[in-house]
Amino acid sequence: MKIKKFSQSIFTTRPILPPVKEFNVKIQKIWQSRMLANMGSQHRELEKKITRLLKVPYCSLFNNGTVALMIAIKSLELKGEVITTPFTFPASLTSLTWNNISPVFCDTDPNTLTIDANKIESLITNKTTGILGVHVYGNPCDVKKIDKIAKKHKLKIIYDAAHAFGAEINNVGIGNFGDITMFSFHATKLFHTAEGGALTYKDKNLGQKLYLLKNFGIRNEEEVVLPGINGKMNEIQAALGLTVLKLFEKERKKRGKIRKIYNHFLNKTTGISLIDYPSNLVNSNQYFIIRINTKKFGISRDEVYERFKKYNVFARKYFYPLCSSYPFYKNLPSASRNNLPNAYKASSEVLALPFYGELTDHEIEKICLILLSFRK
Ligand code: T4K
Repeated sequence: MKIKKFSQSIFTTRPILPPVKEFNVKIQKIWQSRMLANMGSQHRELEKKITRLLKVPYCSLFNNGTVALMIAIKSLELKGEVITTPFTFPASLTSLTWNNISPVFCDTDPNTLTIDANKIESLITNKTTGILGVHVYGNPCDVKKIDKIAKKHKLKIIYDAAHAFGAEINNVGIGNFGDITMFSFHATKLFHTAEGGALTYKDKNLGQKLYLLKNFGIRNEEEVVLPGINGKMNEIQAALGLTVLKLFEKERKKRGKIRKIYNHFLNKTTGISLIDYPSNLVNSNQYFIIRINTKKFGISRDEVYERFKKYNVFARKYFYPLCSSYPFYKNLPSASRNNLPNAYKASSEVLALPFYGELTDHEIEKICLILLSFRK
């Protein structure tokens, strides 16, 4: 049977949007107050609500996740080398480079695709000051093992939880692990503020430093005490966040249902494997990822990606190419392909399928049937 292409483009993700009327009410308040930036009432309210939702002691909002990560690294005074994963979005790595830190690439775990905690220790040198792990697709890094290593070698830990908003391990918010955790609120994220981000942390003393770093280092009108930058989330972003937050849990549930439908159609398909999430995890439901084994499925991930386009389905290769292969990192000794076999394999196999609450059961079934029709 010939499957018809979708009449409209189906993207990997679509942002949830509140009713525009609801947003307008907030905007009117902002207009009345004339406070558009510099941590006004919308900002403070969102910060409070996110702290509660993420079940963390402290949270600080930022204009985007990348600046938040750059400031996290700066606040912990990391330098020299930081051990990290090549299997991530460029921002995880470039925020180190912007802090004059040399990344040391560690291979990934073959199942979770997060940094392989068993391979970290062998990469530690006298220049190492920290570990930067990424909870890829909301799958947590091995936080216990990483914590042990960091304590033993007196290293700081930063987690990039851009994909893990609302994730919990054994009912503990994922933002409680490590020294600082970064969340992204970009439009492509389940919870978003169009652009935005946050840092969560346990050490109260960090709060003032983060505040200064994101506000030009200005302590008061007469004192600038450190070389800060501008990392502040504005009132319009925060107002959008407050309205999106009301829809967050409903959207996450819808995506949970979509995940089940995908699993039902795909989990026994030769050549396709799904990401395993631990049973003690509350899933952020940020992405739905498949891995395609060319030999077993009959065609490669890249061919699947191209052929999907003919049906108006625009999947994404998150994350290809590996960060370690970028021209400005590829000559680092740790970037050698031989050191990163699992990361290279994952990067050639993964594909993010359309995953957002508005997709109907019928559309998901059709995406699966299109995919299965590619088999050889
Ligand atoms: N760390 C990690 C692990 C990350 O994944 C990211 C960001 C960061 C750090 C940095 O955080 P931020 O500084 O961004 O807060 C997207 C996002 O731009 C990026 O935020 C995200 N990760 C990454 C995984 O995905 P692209 O280049 O794939 O985005 P784009 O514009 O192609 O969008 C993907 C699809 O989403 C489009 O096909 C259509 C849909 N879309 C997109 C936008 C922007 C919409 O429907 N509406 C929209 O407004 O990077």
